[in-house]
Amino acid sequence: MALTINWFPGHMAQTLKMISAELKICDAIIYVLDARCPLSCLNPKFDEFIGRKPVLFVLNKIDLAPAVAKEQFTKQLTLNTPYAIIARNSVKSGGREVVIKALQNLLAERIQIKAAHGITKTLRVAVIGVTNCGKSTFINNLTNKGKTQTGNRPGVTRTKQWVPITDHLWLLDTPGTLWPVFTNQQVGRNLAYVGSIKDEVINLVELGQTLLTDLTKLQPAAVANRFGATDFTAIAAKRGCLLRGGVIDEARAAKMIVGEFREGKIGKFNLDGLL
Ligand SMILES: Nc1nc2c(ncn2[C@@H]2O[C@H](COP(=O)(O)OP(=O)(O)OP(=O)(O)O)[C@@H](O)[C@H]2O)c(=O)[nH]1
Ligand SMILES: [Mg+2]
Repeated sequence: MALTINWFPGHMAQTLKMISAELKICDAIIYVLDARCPLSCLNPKFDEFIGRKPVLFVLNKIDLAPAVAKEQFTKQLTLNTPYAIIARNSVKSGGREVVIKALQNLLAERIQIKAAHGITKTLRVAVIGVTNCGKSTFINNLTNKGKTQTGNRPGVTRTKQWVPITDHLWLLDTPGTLWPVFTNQQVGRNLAYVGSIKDEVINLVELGQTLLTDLTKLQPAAVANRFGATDFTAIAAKRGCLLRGGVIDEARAAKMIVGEFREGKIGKFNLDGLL
């Protein structure tokens, strides 16, 4: 496969150090994963962190993923620390209590020990995950006001930020973090498909073409239904992505395919099926 991806700028290494330091005062971790490829979102650099604290996994963007995403991930995950898994659509309102309850259940013992001394424990939880998986949107969705900056490109959050959710719950927003080398390049491609890799480090035409091939492997009918073809050139022609003289405008076609996938218009895919 021609498309090779690695993206680990210096600020991500700094973020890993920052998270490690902040965890000293945290009770738990919220590990946000993109529900379209949760296994691909597991950062080996986080292994050290999740060994130290209970983890609430959030399969975010569940609105764009197959309904069985949570069940599949639950079966695939092996972890030696207390954890829970919830699915979430962070651009839809409601369900705040579910998140708070899940954290309280995970930390019930600590909360009870404090309560026995007449103290309401204040929970401090670090929210971590790859770039663009929706960490800041997830946090904002739990607050009444928009408190963190969000955007549909990787690397929006630049620094840490503590956000109050209730009088006794604080969440730490962190910048998205990847790792130095994708040993399995399909993981890198999956992260690129869902928008977690900066556009500038990817060849867009190759990205569109490999995405089309991969989606066709997973669900040929969904691709054919959307485009009336599964071949890149045929799709480009059908959609009128043409330059002067009838030459295919590959860049436009690739951008269109990637864009429609990210908006969920082609269907709901579990890209981890390609690993
Ligand atoms: N459809 C859908 N879109 C979401 C969801 N959560 C977040 N988004 C979108 O995903 C994009 C990225 O969201 P952010 O909250 O900025 O992501 P982040 O993880 O904080 O990104 P960085 O700070 O760059 O690491 C935005 O366009 C959000 O609107 C979700 O549950 N469903
Ligand atoms: Mg952010």
